Amino acid sequence: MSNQKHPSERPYLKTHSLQPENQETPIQFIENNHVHPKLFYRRNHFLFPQLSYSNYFLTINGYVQKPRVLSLQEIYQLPSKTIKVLLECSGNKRHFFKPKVFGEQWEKGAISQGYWTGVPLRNLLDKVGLRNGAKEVVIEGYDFGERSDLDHLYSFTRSLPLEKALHPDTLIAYEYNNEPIPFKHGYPLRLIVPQWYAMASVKWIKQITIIDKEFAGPFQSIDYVYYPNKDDNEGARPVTTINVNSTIQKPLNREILNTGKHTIKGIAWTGTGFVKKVEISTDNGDTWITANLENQDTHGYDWVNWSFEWDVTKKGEYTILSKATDSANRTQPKQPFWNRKGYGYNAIDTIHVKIE
Ligand SMILES: Nc1nc2c(c(=O)[nH]1)N[C@H]1C(S)=C(S)[C@@H](COP(=O)(O)O)O[C@H]1N2
Ligand SMILES: [Mo]
Repeated sequence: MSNQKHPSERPYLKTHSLQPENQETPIQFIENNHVHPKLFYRRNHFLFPQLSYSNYFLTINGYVQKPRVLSLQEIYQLPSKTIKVLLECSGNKRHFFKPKVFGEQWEKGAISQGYWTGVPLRNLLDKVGLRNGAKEVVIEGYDFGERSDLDHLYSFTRSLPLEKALHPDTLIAYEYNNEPIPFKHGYPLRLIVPQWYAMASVKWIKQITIIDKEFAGPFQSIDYVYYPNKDDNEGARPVTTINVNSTIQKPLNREILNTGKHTIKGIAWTGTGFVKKVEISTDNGDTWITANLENQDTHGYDWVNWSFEWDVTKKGEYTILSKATDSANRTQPKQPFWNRKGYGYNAIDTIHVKIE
């Protein structure tokens, strides 16, 4: 196990803020495909909630036939499933937008993945019975606080349309990598929504409410909306599905290397289907070579590892690019789709190295 190393030989999270806690994964150093909780990025809107586990119950109410209150024991006894799912913050790579945007300046590490175990949300919804006309499922988190733009206190609450809520892989999860979910990642219960950016995966679930209209809480009507223009809200649309994307892990940006053989490696992922192809360029996009995909046999909820053996004989400065294409034929653009709040960055990944 690579985790047995002395702490000084292990990477750390990269801290953006502590109250609330926002730290990113040192993604260049992640070799394991189920990230250890110590290195899993942390993204919080508020201080961590205070929960009393001795009387923790999950309430499911609203537009249903029979509201229910379930204990953790009851939930643990239901049939469960385990799936490998990546979570990517929709603000991942925000730092790279030009012109720059406001918000957490995430670089390439607001992404992590591992094995999540839980009960499909649809099985819990079956227990309460949806009423005709049910439209959305609202998931409320225990954490709450003030926002700079509104006067009330708000909890972190978001909804899913019925179709996504009823998808058999949308889970009410209680384990991560076969252990109870760590507190900072949502213990005791967290929603896991594969293929959507991670704002949908609400931590510390307090209550689930079925409604017959569209939910309009600020974490979905103000934040997590693509605003294409700087000065008005025209063309606004919600942030949902993860864009096709890739990140070069090795070499490091601005690394100095010798002539000879070097492995270029990284990860690629998508929210639609699976990653079909990753192409690498070592000449700033003049020519492209197909990289080796190491674990493509996934159903596409996690990243693929890719690599390419580069034999470089000529000294000089090189711009290395990686470009992923998915099974829906979406491919990474040269320029990202600029939007005011800086979500969904997925331009072709770029690093620069010098060969001496
Ligand atoms: N209750 C609650 N759930 C939440 C959040 C939050 O602040 N509170 N942040 C969301 C966002 S924006 C992201 S990117 C992920 C981060 O999950 P992590 O901290 O486990 O990495 O959780 C999502 N779920
Ligand atoms: Mo996020």
